[in-house]
Amino acid sequence: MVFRKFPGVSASGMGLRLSQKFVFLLFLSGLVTLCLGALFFLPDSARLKRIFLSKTEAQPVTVGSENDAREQARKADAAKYKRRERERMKERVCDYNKIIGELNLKAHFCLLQMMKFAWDNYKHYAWGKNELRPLTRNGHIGTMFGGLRGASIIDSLDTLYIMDLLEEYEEAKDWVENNLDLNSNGESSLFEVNIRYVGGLLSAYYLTGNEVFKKKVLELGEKLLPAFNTPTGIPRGVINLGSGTSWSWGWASAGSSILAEFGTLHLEFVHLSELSNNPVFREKVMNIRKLLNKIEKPHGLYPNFLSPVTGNWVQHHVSLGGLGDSFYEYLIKSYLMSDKTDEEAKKMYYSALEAIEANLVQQSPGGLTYLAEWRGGILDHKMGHLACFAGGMLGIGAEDGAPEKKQRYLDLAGEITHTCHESYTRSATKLGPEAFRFDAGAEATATRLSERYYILRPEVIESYMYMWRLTHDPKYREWGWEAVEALEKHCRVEGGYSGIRDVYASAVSHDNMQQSFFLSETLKYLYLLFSDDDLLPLQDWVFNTEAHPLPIIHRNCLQRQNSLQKPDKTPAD
Ligand code: DMJ
Repeated sequence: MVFRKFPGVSASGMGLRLSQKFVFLLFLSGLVTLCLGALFFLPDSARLKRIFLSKTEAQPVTVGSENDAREQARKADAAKYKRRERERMKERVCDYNKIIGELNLKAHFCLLQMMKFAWDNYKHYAWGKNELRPLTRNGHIGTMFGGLRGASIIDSLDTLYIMDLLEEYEEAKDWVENNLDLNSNGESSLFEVNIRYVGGLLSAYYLTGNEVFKKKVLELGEKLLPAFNTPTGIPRGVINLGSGTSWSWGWASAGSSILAEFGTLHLEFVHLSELSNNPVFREKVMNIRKLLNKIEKPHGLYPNFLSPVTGNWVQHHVSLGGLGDSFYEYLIKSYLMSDKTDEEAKKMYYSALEAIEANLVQQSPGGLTYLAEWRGGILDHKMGHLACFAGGMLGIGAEDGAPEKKQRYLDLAGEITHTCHESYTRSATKLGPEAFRFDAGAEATATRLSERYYILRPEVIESYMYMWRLTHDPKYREWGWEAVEALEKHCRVEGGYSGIRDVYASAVSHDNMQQSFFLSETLKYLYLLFSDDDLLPLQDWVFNTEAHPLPIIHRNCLQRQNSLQKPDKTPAD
């Protein structure tokens, strides 16, 4: 080995100097690494990270527990979304004032986070079960869907898709493709399976065009048909999807069927016929319609219980809350979904509305408009949370009312929505009770302990969304934002979102249930409330009662449908 000679330095001496230099350099590079590392971990290192990792966002690093990694990924997703939203905001011509504009952006971002949080927790602790129990962090199967599973997955498909949470949507779609088993035994509610599973799969198909949803929904539709095998064709409430046997709910008087159940099939069944080219689905619901149209109605009202054997009313309880609610909703929506050609549905809706106005619409001493319940001519001055959907229903139906009634219906829609908002503002949590009353001095407050709970229901927010679309009055967004804050404050727990037992107690007690309709309805309606009107425009879509969008069947149906259907998006889009 030849070393360059330096004066006065022996070969061995040079070797020594070199190794000293090497140690010194090693020490120096260590020092530099330490300094840089320290800069990165100093509390205010974000700015430096931006300088060093500019343009390409700081990558999520998978260190520590799986939770840390998920949290990192969530933050990265959120940042990506926020950037994209900011870009969109720049392009958008704002038609609302600056504050609402900012609120819109903040709310949108927040809702995406809420959906992701609800979904991630469901996925983590309850995957494949029907619902998440967020306190005990496990899954819930329940009794409503018989042997069917994955209610939260089916209910979330369209919400994930419209929120552009595409990786999550893909997970949901894969589950449907590989795990949704329709050959199940057990007691299923015809109504619940229809609004959640049939509605969820239909809207997923219409939004994405993915054939797997079409195949599954047609298979499921066939399995529901035996429920209609009764002397009148009015279906019974419960069906075993495996055996096809069906029966009435044990709690329904005299083996009756429930108005809100057999009256809430029309939209989905018409679409099943459209998709399959098999008229049988439409025939089943048209038969229900025919009977209801023909039967005598007390004061023009539709009672909640009807015998599937005789076709007569079983008792005279009328309500726009539970047991009756979505029947009225489906009348006006059938008309709208038919591109305003279904004149029979229109007539039935507006005559029912006349009867409701004459018999159920009331004014409280404090000036609040509400919808009372009717028991054989006697009024119960109570309004259920469920009945709060009526603000939205009256709103979307106003336009096609008789010319002299249009404004009246829109006003009534606003008044009912206002009353429902009042029921929220009068509680400690700013969330509304299951039912509120207007008697014994009560004004939109629950008077019974058993009616004080809130289970993440959507109806009040649903009405805010419709009223916003119809009037663009900023108060509806402000009220929606109040609901977001209340949900975050009182219903968010470490393992997801939970209902609460008493909206009037400031120290809340959670019910340990994240209902699937929270993902399908509550969060979707909030998201739409803060979106532009061209996201699922009301001229093109109707929402089923579980908030699953179904396309309006335009006269030139095929052409229209093709223009609505976007190709299945992928996470990379
Ligand atoms: C949902 O399943 C539907 O909105 C139904 O019409 C009523 N109940 C729940 C939400 O509260």
